[in-house]
Amino acid sequence: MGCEMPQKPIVYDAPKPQPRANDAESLKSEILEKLTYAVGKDPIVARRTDWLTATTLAVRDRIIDQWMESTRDTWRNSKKRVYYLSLEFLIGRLLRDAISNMGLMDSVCEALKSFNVDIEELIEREPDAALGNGGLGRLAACFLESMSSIKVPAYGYGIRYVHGLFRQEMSEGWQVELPEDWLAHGNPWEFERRESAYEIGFGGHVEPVEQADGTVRQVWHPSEHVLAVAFDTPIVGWRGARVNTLRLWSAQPIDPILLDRFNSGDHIGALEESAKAEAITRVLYPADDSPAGQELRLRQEFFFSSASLQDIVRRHLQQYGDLGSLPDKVAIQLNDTHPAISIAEMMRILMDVQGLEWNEAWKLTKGTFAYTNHTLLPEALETWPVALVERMLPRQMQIVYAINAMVLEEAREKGLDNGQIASISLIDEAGGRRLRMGQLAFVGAHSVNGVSALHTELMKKTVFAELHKMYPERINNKTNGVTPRRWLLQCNPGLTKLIGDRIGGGFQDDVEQLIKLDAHAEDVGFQEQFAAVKLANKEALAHVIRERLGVVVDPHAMFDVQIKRIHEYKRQLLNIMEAVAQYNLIRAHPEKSWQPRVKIFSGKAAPSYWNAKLIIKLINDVARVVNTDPAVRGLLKIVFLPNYNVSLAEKIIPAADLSEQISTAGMEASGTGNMKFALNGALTIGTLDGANVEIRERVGPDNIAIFGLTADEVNELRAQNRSPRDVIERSVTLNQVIEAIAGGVFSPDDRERYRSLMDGLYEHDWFMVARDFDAYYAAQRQVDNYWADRKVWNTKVIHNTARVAWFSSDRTIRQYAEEIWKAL
Ligand code: NBG
Repeated sequence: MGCEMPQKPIVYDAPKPQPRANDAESLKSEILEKLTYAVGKDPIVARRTDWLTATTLAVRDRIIDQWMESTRDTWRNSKKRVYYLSLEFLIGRLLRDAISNMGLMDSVCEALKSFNVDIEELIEREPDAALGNGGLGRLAACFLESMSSIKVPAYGYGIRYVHGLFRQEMSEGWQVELPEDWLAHGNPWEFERRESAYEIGFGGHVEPVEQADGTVRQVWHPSEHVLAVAFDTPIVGWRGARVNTLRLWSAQPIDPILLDRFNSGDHIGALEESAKAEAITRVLYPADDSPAGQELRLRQEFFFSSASLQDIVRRHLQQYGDLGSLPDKVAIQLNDTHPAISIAEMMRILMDVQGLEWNEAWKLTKGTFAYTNHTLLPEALETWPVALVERMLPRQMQIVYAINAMVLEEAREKGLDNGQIASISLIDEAGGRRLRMGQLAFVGAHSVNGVSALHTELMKKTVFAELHKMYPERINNKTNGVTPRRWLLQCNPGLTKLIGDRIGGGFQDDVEQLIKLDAHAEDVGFQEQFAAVKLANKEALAHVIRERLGVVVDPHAMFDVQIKRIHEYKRQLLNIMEAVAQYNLIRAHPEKSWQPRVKIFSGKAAPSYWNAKLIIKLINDVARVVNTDPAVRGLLKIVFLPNYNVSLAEKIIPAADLSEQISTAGMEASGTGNMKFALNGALTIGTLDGANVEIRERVGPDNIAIFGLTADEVNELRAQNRSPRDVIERSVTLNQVIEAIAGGVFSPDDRERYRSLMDGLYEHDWFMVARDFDAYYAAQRQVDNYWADRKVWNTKVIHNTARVAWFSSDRTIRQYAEEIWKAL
């Protein structure tokens, strides 16, 4: 016998390199080394992107030291691992985040200065990784950072899209979508793990095979295979507390080229398989809050689910050698229903591959999985045609049927009637049979959570009403949060410094200490400093607006901001209609004293969402007229900043005075922008929707401007199915606005352009734009009154910053870790 290798790697005893030093001198020599030996450039000819790569690599080395430490700790102490499965991670730029969390800002800055390189310029050059659409993807990114910061051993699992969310440009005020290319210059953050590749099957058939012990196992013979290859990015927490891994899967063909076809002269056909495999991870679906009903989307979902589960099970077996401990050592969180097919795939792996019995497999699956719901919009709840799933994933569909039979049986035993049973069934029988992913995720998980208190209550009353009755313990709430590192410390250094000078730097480690600011809210000296920081941020934004749009805005005017995906339920239309009302009045009454405002909009519309694109055009049309009308005397300016992304948000949010959170009540599950604005000292104007409700509870009703119908009232009105014509006719202001827009005042080149948009308000007004208009208009005038008295205003916004620390994603993650994952 030769020398026997140990079964498990002895991870914690292995040798380690000397950790890197953090002083400017060491960084200077290392950046130079990276530039020379890793990038292969002489500093004499190096371009800014070369310096960016070199700096990233030098910073990355320091993160890796901590990464290895974190991984060893998890192995050594047999800690529970949390896996966050998400089709989206909207991480944005990483360099500032990494430098700041590692405490390297001063030394990197100094090191670069010695090469005559400006750190800010490098940071601005990093591509913005937009592997997500909106709030759901950004939440996943905040969660990853918080999991590292509060030391939860975690992996984010997702897809390494070659093209993230499209780049938005404007062509005569219309949105145009262009491909995004974040990987064009390579990605120095990631490590390709060719050894961590898994085969993913599609199609084919299932065959029962008798085992030696007489039992029968189902064997899936897929007709098609692709490889899932892992790319790892280290995610560092605050002060380097822990480094977790974001593992993104890339699809590759098993055979890169079919040589016989190539040799027979079919040069393109030889690459067909390759193209088909790579197509899976080529683009992010640009739909937000609506299902992408494409076969490719389902392939993406299964692809990343299967790869992640194979990886999880492999790692677990490697460490523990036994699957019985899965729920004790593994927690899998499904971010929305996109990875919900994981429930069936886990069952398949446990039974068909690992040989477990159904009951045991079901117990382990349920004990391991938890599901977060992010929307109640009926049109956004994912369903797939049963025929498609049967064809693409025949074995998983068999398992879904078996799960369904089991659940329906239980429902019958509990005495549910046929209507109730139809509502919990995993198969929607009405209008073509479809598999409901929400129901699948619900029954396969031990925890189902909403993302704000209101949303969670609505979940219990609407989509999951019957399932909730059957499993009353399962639904729980975890109100969203945002990381205060990126959304205060990094994006608003001026405010961070001011707060530190006033209450000490402790809030950086314990954000709840922000409450100490409350005592200074009425201190006029502090108010002036607070306002001065805001003004400086507004000047910086004014500069961006001027550069990008050629529009000059006055930093002393109120910056009134709505930035988010463009969607009818988010009601950018209501906002721009209020602007038109103001425009009319400023012209009609030049003698009155108007509070100057700059209305700032930014956001992308799903490419196939016509009304959303029309609303963008309307904003631009109104902006053109208002901004050039001398009668307005600059009292109102409107700007639409193209290509909204994380980096742009980081510039806009610190400069906002007023935060628009005006969705139709009951429709915005939570919102997270609302939290970022309040943290940075903006006043919220909003409806009682999503997390706005809880923001009001925290900041106090005097420090927020709430208006409009409640979710219950919206519900009642919709049930009545009446036209809001009477409402419109009663409101002189609203009438004038609608007439102006519908009549073509803002679209002289096409007077009919907005006719149907305005007709929609008379017909059904599903989003309650007409019905909420007067209340919104009045709330805006109340906001003007606050603004007119600077002391009043400053007191309110300081209270906002002081009182919203609870919306830190550290708090949210602590709650997930304690109450769902049992991982702290
Ligand atoms: C979005 C909701 C937001 C919420 C984020 C994060 C989807 C499906 N949902 O209100 O619309 O803040 O999720 O939870 O994108």
